[in-house]
Amino acid sequence: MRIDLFSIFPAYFDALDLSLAGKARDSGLLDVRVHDLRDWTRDRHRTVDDTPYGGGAGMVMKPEPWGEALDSVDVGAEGATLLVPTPAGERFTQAMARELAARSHLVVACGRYEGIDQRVPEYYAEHVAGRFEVREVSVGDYVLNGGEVAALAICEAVVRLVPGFMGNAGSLVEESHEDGLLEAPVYTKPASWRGLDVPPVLLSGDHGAIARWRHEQSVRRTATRRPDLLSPAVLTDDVLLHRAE
Ligand code: 6GU
Repeated sequence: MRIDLFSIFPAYFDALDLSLAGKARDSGLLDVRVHDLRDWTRDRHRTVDDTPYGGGAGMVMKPEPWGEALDSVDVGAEGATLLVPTPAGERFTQAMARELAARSHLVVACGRYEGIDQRVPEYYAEHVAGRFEVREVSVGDYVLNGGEVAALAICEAVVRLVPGFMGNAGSLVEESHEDGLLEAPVYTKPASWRGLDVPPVLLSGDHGAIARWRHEQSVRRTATRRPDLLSPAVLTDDVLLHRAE
């Protein structure tokens, strides 16, 4: 997989060398290229922003440097997916991460300030047909100062799903969000620590009982922390029925 990241703060992406992605880059599975958006400015001050039409607080990223930067990406015949991190985007989820992990080329345009002139995503979505699939994505309901931290989260979530990347495929399916539920609590040695004992079922060797316990813990935890994730069917079957037992 190739990933091109565009930002006015390319140093944010030094962190990719440390995370899981560092290993995939070394192995040749991942080709990450980080670009400074200011390299595509033409004025002495390397200007990337201007005041918003219609008024309002803050600055907006000018379209011209973005156009020149994105035009410079060789997307080949296959095309690429252009990700634009923005708090106004569709929600980035594990399902989207799985979808993106199947792509061969991602391009991420990280905006700062109040965002990028809307004609940039519009142009690449509608006026250069076939070159880019454009997705404006948000990583959650809170506001960051720019797209860089969101892009790091998106890259890490996607790259670990690329076939051949993770050593242990089993650990991928047992995780929070992969089955729509939060993961059950986990424990390791010692069996007793500061008077707190590991739940005895985990020491029982009864794999069926352990699987049932973990599923029940997942459902309970999800009902408590993320009730929005539970369908009425799961709530009825697992929580209401088992709690009545
Ligand atoms: Cl993708 N960008 C910014 N600036 N803030 C966010 C976000 C993205 N997702 C949630 N908040």
